[in-house]
Amino acid sequence: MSQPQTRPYAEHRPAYHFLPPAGWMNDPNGLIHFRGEYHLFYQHNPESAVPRNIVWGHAVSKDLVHWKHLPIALRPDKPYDKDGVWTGCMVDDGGVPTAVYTGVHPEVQCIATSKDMMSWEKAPENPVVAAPPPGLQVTGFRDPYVWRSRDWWYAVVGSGIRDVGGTILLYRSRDLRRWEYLEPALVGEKAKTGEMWECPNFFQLGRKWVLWTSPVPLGRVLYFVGTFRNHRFTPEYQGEMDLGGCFYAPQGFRDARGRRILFGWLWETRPEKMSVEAGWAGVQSLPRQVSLSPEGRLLFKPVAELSRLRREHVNLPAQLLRSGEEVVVKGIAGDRWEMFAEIHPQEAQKCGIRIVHTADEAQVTTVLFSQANGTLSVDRSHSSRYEEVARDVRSAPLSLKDGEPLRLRLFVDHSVLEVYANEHTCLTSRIYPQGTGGYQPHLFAEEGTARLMRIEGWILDAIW
Ligand code: DQQ
Repeated sequence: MSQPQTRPYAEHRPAYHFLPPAGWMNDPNGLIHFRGEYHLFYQHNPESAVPRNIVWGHAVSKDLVHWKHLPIALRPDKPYDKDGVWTGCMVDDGGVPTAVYTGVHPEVQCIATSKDMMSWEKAPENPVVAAPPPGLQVTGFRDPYVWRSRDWWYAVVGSGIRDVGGTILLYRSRDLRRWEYLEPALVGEKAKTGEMWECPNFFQLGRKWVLWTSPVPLGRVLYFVGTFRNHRFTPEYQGEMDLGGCFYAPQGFRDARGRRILFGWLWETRPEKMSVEAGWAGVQSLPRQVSLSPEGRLLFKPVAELSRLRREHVNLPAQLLRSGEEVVVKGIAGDRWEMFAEIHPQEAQKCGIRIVHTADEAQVTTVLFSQANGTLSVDRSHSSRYEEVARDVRSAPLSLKDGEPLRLRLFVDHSVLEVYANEHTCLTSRIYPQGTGGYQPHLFAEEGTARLMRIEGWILDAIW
């Protein structure tokens, strides 16, 4: 197929987020920091921008920012995975990179190994888990996530118990080939947290354990922080990872520096026809470093290496932001930028940033903090003149403690908008304005005066 850059809607194609050369991408898979390099595999259809004939795409990076595409790693070419090589993870088995993934059909767990990270061999023992635990009526059985603890490998597999709810099944193995089912690590309630839990991740973070999953049919990512004893996980805190409505199936890994880093799939919110004409669909989020707050909630921070993309820098003096006035951040424009704003809302009931399309100011996306409602929202109702793209308002709860400023960090990359607020609240969105020209940030306050403490911005480099 021809290069997406020369196809329609080229202005929507991100330039510093990860995406394949062409075609469809969904879940990140097989993330690992191996021999000094970061490997990212992903669910991929190289032929067309639709979710069919999925293979494992593969890319490598030395810094999590600049990526090199590598040959396709896994294809559906065995009887046990002929209908799909679905999501899985990667472990280092004594120097041998080993992918643990779901083969379809039906859903079974399989492994593949490599000597050089380039060619992959599926194990003769496949499928290594040939069926769900006997006696359980499951709604799905996929997306294994594996870790090592002393002499055992453990795995969680995403599942659900019919009429009960999403479920995480816990297994262990000595050799990654023979697996023993232990018990459900956690069972949800269908009415509240969905019927099937996809793409679980389960890991220790500090003194706590973290479990996150992408429940069907919610289409969002839930996380739980708690304790893990005697094969039972007891959640103490529950949160949502990103409430922008475009972020799903994240996968995390631990790098050699001990950081827990995740990528999530940012899906399109334009019709499939537009994606097919564009020649591509799906983007990975920026790599986010995950940590724990003193209250036990997750914190998300784009990895420090992203500052390598920074070019022209803009810095605004502290100033008052009066109701009805706007501060336009001149110097930040175009399709690729990062911005940091520290704002004391003071008595202003609302404040935020309008992301205005420079060639057509009627196309505007609003990031709004409402003190009265205790919410942060991204309003896409005027983002685009295209009638057929999503135009909604997505909100996350956000209240500031006494004297705490609003700390917004925004990343704009063509059709991607990532918003981080005070490190714990994320709203990631997709916007598809008509025409080229990029965007400019306009700060505003309503119903009172806010105080701008610090405004900084950077034009960012393209990596593709
Ligand atoms: N996508 C994969 C599945 C997973 C789902 C298939 C989540 O393994 O459950 O592409 O997006």
